[in-house]
Order: sequence, then structure tokens, then C-alpha cells
Amino acid sequence: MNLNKIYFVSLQITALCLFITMAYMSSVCYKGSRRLTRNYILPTSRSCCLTNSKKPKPATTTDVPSYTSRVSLTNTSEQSRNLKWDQTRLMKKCQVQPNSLLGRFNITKYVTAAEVSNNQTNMKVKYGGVYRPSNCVSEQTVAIIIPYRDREEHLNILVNLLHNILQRQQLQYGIYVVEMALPVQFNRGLLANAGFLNAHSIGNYSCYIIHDVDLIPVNDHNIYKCGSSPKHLSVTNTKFPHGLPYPEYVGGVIALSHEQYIKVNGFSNLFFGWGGEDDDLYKRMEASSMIIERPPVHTGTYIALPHKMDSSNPPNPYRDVLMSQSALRKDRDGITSVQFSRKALEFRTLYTWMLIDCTESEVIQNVGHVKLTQETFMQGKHLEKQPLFNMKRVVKVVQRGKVEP
Ligand code: UD2
Ligand code: MN
Repeated sequence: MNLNKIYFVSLQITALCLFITMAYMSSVCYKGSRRLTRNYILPTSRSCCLTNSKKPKPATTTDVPSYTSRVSLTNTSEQSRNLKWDQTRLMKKCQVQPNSLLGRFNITKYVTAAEVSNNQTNMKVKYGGVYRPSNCVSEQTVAIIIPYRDREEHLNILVNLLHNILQRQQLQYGIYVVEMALPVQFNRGLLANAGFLNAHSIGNYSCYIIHDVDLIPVNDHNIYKCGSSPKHLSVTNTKFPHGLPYPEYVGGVIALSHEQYIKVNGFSNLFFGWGGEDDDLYKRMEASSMIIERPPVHTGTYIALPHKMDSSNPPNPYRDVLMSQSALRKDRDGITSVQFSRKALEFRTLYTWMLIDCTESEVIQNVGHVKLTQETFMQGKHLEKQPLFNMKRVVKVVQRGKVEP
């Protein structure tokens, strides 16, 4: 071996070492930056309003895979940005009735979208509408699920107020707005189920509160937490000022723990159009031997924001028939069989928004064994196999934009 050769070989070895070192360094840097981007970053400034479409969307996922029936509660794409609440820090438990609560308060004027974005309380909220108290550990993690379509003004008012109240209650929470894509008829139960599955996948919450967009709480002693039984929070509102319209009423705002939601199999998916899905939920809870907790009347009180009947949410003519079969259908109609596709998911400034699409015939078929005419039900044939639903009629109602009884 001559000197030249030795020199050449040692040059090669040096180059190889240099290459290996660079490769190692770049892999370390890459992992570090991945870790940073996966953290849930609190934005330093907020210059945009709740509904401004030009605002930056720092954590937006679109074109995500569709959810279909029997959605796995683990291992979905959102878990890669899981909220990673750091509960390891040693902190005292948050108070059950914090001193910061005001009790009954007056609302003299509703906020505008611009005021919502400048509000100091809202500044503490992380993108996606999530919050955690900084000086104590909340006993529960709460997902507020708002079934939604075309009620922007109501949404601004509610979201703004909820952030204020829930922070005073020292809760760890996230707000999820679950919007139904057109042209299918509105389905509050299906949206609640879709919201439950998505919120669970994103934040693994222990408590789920299904909340009408037009009900504004006016007493912060009404604690937004789950109990050992399902908790109906909206006992009175300005439309029903004297308390429950009937004892089984669970419409408006209801809180179910993760276990309770699973036990009743969530809401029925079959209530397209207005009405019945809340009474059906009551029957499911009753069939599961659950009793309903409620706050005192003066605490569980809400303003019902005025609105007209929506053209894409006409009264459901099948609601009584569906309800009468509720307990029989419970185990195969709910979160175990919900059929939808999530068209979009955005972690917006004050809430997480998702767009849910579904096809009525698929939803019904996936539940199976449903017969939906009054005559056949009266004849006791309601458990025959083929699903019956007058799709043509439903589509016509939506196209005409007309409300039919
Ligand atoms: C009552 C119940 C509600 C539900 C409904 C029957 C109360 C206070 N509320 O509400 O919980 O059982 O009857 O289905 O008793 N929505 C939209 N856009 C629409 C249609 C509905 O966002 O186009 C959402 C929204 O969250 C709304 C909720 O669905 O608050 C209930 O619909 P509604 O307000 O039209 O019906 P309402 O007031 O009779
Ligand atoms: Mn309403």
C-alpha cells in the first residue's frame, strides 16, 4: 500500500464520519421541530373575529377520512395532535363552587362578532376553543357539543358567554360546533353522536354536554359538569318560564358522562327534522334505569333566543312512531351504528368546527329493522326487516323550503 493510497482511504473515512454526523444531527433537529409543531400552541395575538374566514387557521385539517359506522374510539388522526393536557404538575384541585362565580346575572346587550374576538376572557382560550385553568386541576374534562346549522348570530353570543362562565367555573373544557351539511334535513341526534365521537377522539373528555345554540345560560351556579346520573341543565327558559313543560323533558342542554353516553348508546340517528330526539333519549335513559338530575329552577335558567322554524328542519312526522320503538332499537341505533362522513375539521379561534354529511337512506339502512309508517306500526309489524322511509317526500319538503306538519 503506498502513501497515496493511505491518504485516499483516510480521506474516505473522514468523509463517511462527517456524513454520519450530519445525518444524525438533522434527524435530531427534525424530531425536535416535530415535537414543537405537535404541541398545542397559544397564539400571541388575535386580530380576527369569530367568523372571519380570512383569519389564520393555524391548525386546520380538511379532507380527513370519513367516519363510518362503528367508529373506533382510539387511533384516529386527531390523536396526533391530542390536547396533551399536562396533568402531571402537582396542583390543587379546582373548587366545586369557585369564589369567582356571580350567581344570577343580567344580560343587557348581546355581543357582536368583533367584541367576541377582543374579549379578554376569550384571549385565554387556545385554538379550537379549549381551556384549562392555570392554577388548579379540574376534576372533569368537559366537551360542549353544539349541533348547528345557519345560526351564526346565536353562535357568537353563546360561545362568548360560555367561555366566560366555564372559566369562572374553573373547568377544563373544549367547545365543538358540529354543523350539518346541506341538503339533508337537520338531525340533532346524529350530530350529537358525531360530535361525541370526534370530541372523544380529539380530547378524550370525561363529560359531554349537548347544547342548543339558542339557549343562553344566565346563572353560573349552574355548573357545567356531569354527575352520577345524566344531568338536564336547562330546566327553564324564557319560552317555558314556569319550569319543565312535562316531567320527561330533556331538551335544550343535557350533560352525560362518557360512560353514560356509551351506556345509552347516545342518541338515535333516525330523527331527521324537528322533534322527538330528546324524548327518545329520555326513553333510552329510562330503559337503562337512569334517573335524571336537575339543578334548582332558579339555577337551571336560560334565555331562549328567538328564531323561526328552519326550512331544513321541518317537524318529523315519524317521531311518535320512532319513539314508541325506542327501547327496542336502542342497542343497534346510536353511536354503535352512526353513519356519516366528516367533510371538514377546523380548529378555529374559539371553537372546533366540523362539517358532517350523511345520506338518510344509508343512516336508516345501517340501523336496519325499522318500519316507519303509523299503519304498519299499529299492526305490530314494526320489526320487519326492510327499512321503510318515504325519501321522496322528505327531499321534496327540503326543496320547497316548506314546513309540513
Ligand atoms: C327544542 C329543544 C331541542 C330539540 C328540539 C327538537 C328546547 C329548549 N330545545 O328546540 O333541544 O329537542 O326542540 O328537535 O326545548 N339547529 C340549528 N339549525 C337549524 C336547526 C336546528 O343550529 O336549522 C340546532 C340548534 O342548536 C338549535 C337546536 O338544533 O338550538 C334545536 O332546534 P330548534 O331551536 O329549531 O328547535 P326548538 O327551539 O324547538
Ligand atoms: Mn330553539
